[in-house]
Amino acid sequence: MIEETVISKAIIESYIKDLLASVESDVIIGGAGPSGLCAGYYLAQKGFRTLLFERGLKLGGGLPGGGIMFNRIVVQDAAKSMLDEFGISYQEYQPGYYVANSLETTACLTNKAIKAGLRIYNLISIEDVIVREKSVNGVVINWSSVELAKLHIDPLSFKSKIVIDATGHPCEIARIVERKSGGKLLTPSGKIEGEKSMWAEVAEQLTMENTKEVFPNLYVTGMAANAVFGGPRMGPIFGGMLLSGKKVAEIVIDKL
Ligand code: 48F
Repeated sequence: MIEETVISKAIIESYIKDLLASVESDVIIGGAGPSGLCAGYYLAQKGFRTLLFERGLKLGGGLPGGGIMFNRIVVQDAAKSMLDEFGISYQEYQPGYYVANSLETTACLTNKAIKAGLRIYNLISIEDVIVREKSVNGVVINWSSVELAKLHIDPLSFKSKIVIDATGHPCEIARIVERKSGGKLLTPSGKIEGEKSMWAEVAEQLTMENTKEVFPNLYVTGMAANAVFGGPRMGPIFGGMLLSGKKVAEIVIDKL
């Protein structure tokens, strides 16, 4: 016999228990693209209480779409060992260029991150940050459906020691902080420098350099790092995203 109300209770109890345990944590990541998932994996693996809020229903951000919906991505030599670490299959297309299935890559990153202990909440958007003594101290969240329907419903706040902006091209968390701090980011102009046009090689290199703190206790990774610090875009080559997620985790682990 299957009782519908037992199914409801099981789902509600399990989710609420998990959510309650997440109200205070070490690190909150915004965005479940490749950089956010990698950052979450390495942080959770080291035992840090890490959670990730993702606006969308599905995970992976720009990853599953590959290049113009051809569900393949390219990864360069520098990040090949990460494909091995996450158990992602690939083929060498030309020396130094590895091609992988973007759906398998998304699945492997997600699986490893969750198994390592990363708590992922999809369908939730970060709409603001908590600020204490001029440093970021957590995030303010609401259901993405509330945001999309433009309903006037107050949010909830989740505290953490560190926040990582992995929201990709729009760099949404850094943008909120820029707006509300009067433009006092740790960038040359104090403001968001803005993403530049395609230059894959330079973009991949700069993504690594730009992966850093942008406001006290707020770090940027992935395409958000290039958007904030003025690097170019790179299209469907993903080594920089994976390596940037790993780098931000290492920086944050050192700080904590
Ligand atoms: O865009 P996205 O995949 O970010 P990424 O990790 O990777 C970029 C690449 O996909 C690609 C590229 C590199 O080759 O140029 O574009 O830097 O994933 C960002 C995720 O953040 C979510 C969004 O739905 C997406 O899944 N997101 C954005 N804003 C918010 C958010 C927000 N305010 N709250 C929660 N999630």
